[in-house]
Amino acid sequence: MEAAVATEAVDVRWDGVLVNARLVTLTGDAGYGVIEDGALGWRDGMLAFAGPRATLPAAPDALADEVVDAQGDWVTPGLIDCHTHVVFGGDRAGEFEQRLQGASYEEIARAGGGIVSTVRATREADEDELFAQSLPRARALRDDGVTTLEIKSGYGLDLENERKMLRVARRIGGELGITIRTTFLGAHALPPEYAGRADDYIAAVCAWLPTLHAEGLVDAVDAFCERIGFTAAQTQRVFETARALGLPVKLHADQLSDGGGAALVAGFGGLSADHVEYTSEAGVAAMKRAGSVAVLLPGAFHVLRETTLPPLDAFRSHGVPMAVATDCNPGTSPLQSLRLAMSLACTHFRLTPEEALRGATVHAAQALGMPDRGRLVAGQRADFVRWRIGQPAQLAYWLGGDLVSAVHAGGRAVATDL
Ligand code: DI6
Ligand code: FE
Repeated sequence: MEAAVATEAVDVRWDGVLVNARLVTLTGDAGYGVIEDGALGWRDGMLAFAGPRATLPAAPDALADEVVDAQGDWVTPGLIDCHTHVVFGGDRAGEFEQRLQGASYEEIARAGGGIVSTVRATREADEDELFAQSLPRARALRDDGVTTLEIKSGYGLDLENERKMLRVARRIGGELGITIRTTFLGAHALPPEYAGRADDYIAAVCAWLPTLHAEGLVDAVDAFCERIGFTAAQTQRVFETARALGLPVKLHADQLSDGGGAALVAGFGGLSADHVEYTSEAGVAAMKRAGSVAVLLPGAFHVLRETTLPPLDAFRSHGVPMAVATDCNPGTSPLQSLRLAMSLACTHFRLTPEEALRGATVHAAQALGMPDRGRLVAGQRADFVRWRIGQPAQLAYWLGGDLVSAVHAGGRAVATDL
């Protein structure tokens, strides 16, 4: 009898237990899924337990050596930023000033500024410099609760520099202890050396992709389908190359005009259509059929002072999940807090704070094709954040501020402020 008890105790021994927490589990399709006086247990980076403390199978210190008292903090799943361009060289504060004096984003891009000016600065930086410039942005996102971060290439625009960006992205994950998903965005802008030869450039992009994929640098493929980006036919060629390699696709779709981008990416069973300000109802219906997520990027909407709202009612009525991301980039969204993106989504797009939180957790996980995270439930990754707040709506309510007590990724505390 005694031997049997001892064996059982060994079997359930976890790496860590957190008690005295108010859990926002986000289980179920609506509501925060609050568990007052909750507890978490984790082992091998995964949650072994998420529930009321009273239902723990044994006393906390019998379950794990590491017992964390959350001191009544609210605890959410780790935030997931599913659309960023945090790796880049230089900045575009000068362009910000030009726009304030009346120049439009498209005018600046057509005059050789915009994305192409960041391409110059990114090419000039060697891998260590690019890492040093990019790391603080990723760290700021993590320290405000992000445990999974998507990072796109797209400022290299040749094989060597796209590789450099993707390698820097991977290195950031190792440095910060969070999960990085890399996205190849070779079809972001036309580099100057291909001026007037966009189809040739797309052929080059399609040739680089298998090489970068073979080097383990690519988790997904994206493109900028827009008047100042690439046509639907060019985007399609990139997607066909991705499909042949078994890589998932997503798209910068219908940001500045309705180019049918949402329907195009849905036709490839895409993970997400992003921006989607100008997406038509037919595009929304196609996304629903394909299971594609709508990734809302209110930072870019805000900075460009856009006025055309994404078709939010159509997303809701068709049941298309909405994610929220920072789009952190030097041109249209120099935004280094996913919570601030949540706040902007509430103010500009009228999301509820709960929709915004789901958008930065459950739905963002779906937009990355990562069903193992985004909720607090046994079997999910032990990615969670302790917040010093009085109620969950405060996550979207405060514009900035230091609300984090601790960020845990795979159970491990990767950032603390206690
Ligand atoms: N849309 C965006 O919001 C970013 N890229 C894109 O295709 C902007 C990138 C930049 O301006 O540097
Ligand atoms: Fe973007």
